[in-house]
Amino acid sequence: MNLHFAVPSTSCDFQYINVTLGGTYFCIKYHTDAKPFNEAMKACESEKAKLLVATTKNQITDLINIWPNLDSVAYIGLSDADEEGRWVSWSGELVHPTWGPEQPNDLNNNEDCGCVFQKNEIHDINCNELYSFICHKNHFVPNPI
Ligand SMILES: [Ca+2]
Ligand SMILES: [Ca+2]
Repeated sequence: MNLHFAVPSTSCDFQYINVTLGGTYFCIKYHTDAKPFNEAMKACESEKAKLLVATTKNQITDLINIWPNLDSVAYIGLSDADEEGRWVSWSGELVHPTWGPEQPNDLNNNEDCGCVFQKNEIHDINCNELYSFICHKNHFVPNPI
């Protein structure tokens, strides 16, 4: 297990772990209870978190080092549901993920959600399918004494 802990002055909320993905600090939690994309979003929000927005190969590589047993599909916070081909994060910010080969392919005109696919690529996938997912929240910085 290759855990990347952040500087000691920061910590994460309960059940969230402090990691670096592609050189940036994240507090993340892996949910193995599979849900459709919208329900996954709600589950993160119920923990005052959001789906993880990962867009680079380095981030995905670091993620798999942390969780080698990640499911073959895990939702992350990317979507082109509002406008086909225009990929945005949950905050509406335009993103340019490092897609896996021939992705995004919008298979059957019905793949509008982003995922980590087979532990090494970013794919678009059907938002109604039930998959595990990864939540993200900001670091909790303790109040100065
Ligand atoms: Ca699509
Ligand atoms: Ca696809």
